[in-house]
Amino acid sequence: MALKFISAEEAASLVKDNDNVGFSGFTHAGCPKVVPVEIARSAEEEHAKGNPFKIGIFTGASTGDSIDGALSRAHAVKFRTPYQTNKDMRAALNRGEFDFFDLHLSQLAQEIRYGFLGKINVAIIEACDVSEKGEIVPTTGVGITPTICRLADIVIVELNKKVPTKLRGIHDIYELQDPPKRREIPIFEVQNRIGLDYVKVNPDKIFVVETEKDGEGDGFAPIDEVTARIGNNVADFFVAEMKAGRIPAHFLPIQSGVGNIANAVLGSMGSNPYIPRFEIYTEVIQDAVIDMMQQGNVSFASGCSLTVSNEMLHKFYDDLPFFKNKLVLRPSEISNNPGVARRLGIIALNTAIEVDIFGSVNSTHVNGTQMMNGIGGSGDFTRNSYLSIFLTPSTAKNGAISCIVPKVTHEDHNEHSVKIVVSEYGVADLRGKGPRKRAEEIINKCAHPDYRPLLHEYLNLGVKGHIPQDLYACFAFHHALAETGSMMNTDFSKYQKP
Ligand code: 0RQ
Repeated sequence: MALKFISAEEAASLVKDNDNVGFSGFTHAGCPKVVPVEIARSAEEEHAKGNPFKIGIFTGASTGDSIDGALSRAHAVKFRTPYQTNKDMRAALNRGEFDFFDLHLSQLAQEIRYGFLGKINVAIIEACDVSEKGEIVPTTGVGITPTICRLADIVIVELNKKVPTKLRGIHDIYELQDPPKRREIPIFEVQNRIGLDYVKVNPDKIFVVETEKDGEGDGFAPIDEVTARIGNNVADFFVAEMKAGRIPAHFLPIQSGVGNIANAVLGSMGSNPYIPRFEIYTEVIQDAVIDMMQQGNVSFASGCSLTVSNEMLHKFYDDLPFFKNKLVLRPSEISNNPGVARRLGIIALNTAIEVDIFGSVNSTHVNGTQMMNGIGGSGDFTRNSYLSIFLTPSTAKNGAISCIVPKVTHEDHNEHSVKIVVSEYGVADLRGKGPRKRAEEIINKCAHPDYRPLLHEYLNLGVKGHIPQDLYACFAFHHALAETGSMMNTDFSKYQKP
């Protein structure tokens, strides 16, 4: 049967008010860029006529501006899951304009299949190739594509001519069976391939929109002194762990989170002569990994997306034969699978907003109220890794905020899962330590020296019990920030117990 080619406007008209729409991709990588903008435009037209028009948005992770930005600016969002990084969407969700469901990324596909989140009406998928047999080849991000393609009534394919069709072969598409039929995932080594290099869809429900769009990725900020020191501390820690025999000589697969710090840490690992070539089993493959593959520091990378700058993407396309047997892109329920993470013995590196002196981590909410991005994949890996490491600068906002606090204002990862904390000042090793020893370790190794006396003062307020947490004073740092603009003005004497 011949494929049905339609315009972006016609495709947008297939999406109705109140629909749940699943989008391909993971971060900006692999996301549709034309049809969502048309949906936003038609939502604005409907709103101008006084008609309602809002959709539920389901994606692998965050998206490019064409989805989260365009649709939130058009007030066309009724529900969003599982993660976002867009400033307009963040502002809208913090205003309470729509419901945001912050979920571990590995779980979304199965929660959709289980029926926990309602029906997916339409799937919109960016592809570099699509055949009359219904074989869709995704572009640079996979996310929840196999599941939404199977479950949606309509599959709109954005066929992006900017992405070479010879990308086919880089994906490993595998969807899990649901309990009680689920079997083990046969990935025993990072490079194992277990599925197809395309997504199979009933061709009757496919509509194709031809596009020609560049990626929506920004470059990375230049590495500053703090970030470079965090990177070097991590690399030195790894070398010491290898010497102590706790990381094997051939190393273990690395997961690294998003952002500049994660990118800089990988760079420091690559330039450290004592760290051998290593593999990556992660969700987001960033620019540093591509460089390190070319330099021979990374032997293989498994991820869910190629979240790189456009410049790096062109470098990658130009050298596809080199990368094709060194890189695989999988659905998020496989790239982030907790069972596989534990089996492979992953070393997880993620960034915190704040860490408390007992080792709990807030990755998501500033002051416990304002959503930043979401938990993303950090929990998938942190709880199940061989070594879970959190990175943070010691302070934020020019020192007004200490990222090491008495108690986190929102808890995403607790002290039972967090093993190592690294700031630009040093490495706190929490393994095998009780609460008081953890607190001393984090204060002395990671806190900014200006904040150490205040943190020691808190620890010595005289609370008895296993965890010396003072329930009156535990948010004194945050109160001082709200009242005076700086946590440095914390005054514990205000919190005398009755
Ligand atoms: O604000 O941009 O206004 O300057 O937070 O902080 O230091 O630039 O760090 O970009 O790596 O983001 C946790 C948000 C860190 C991210 C988080 C302010 C700071 C700055 C950003 P400005 P940095 P990053 C894989 C794994 C959860 C998901 C995850 C994240 C801004 O890493 O979303 O790990 N993680 N996924 O000034 C107030 C504090 C602050 C603070 C920093 N204590 N209070 N503001 N900031 N600390 C990815 C996926 O899952 C796809």
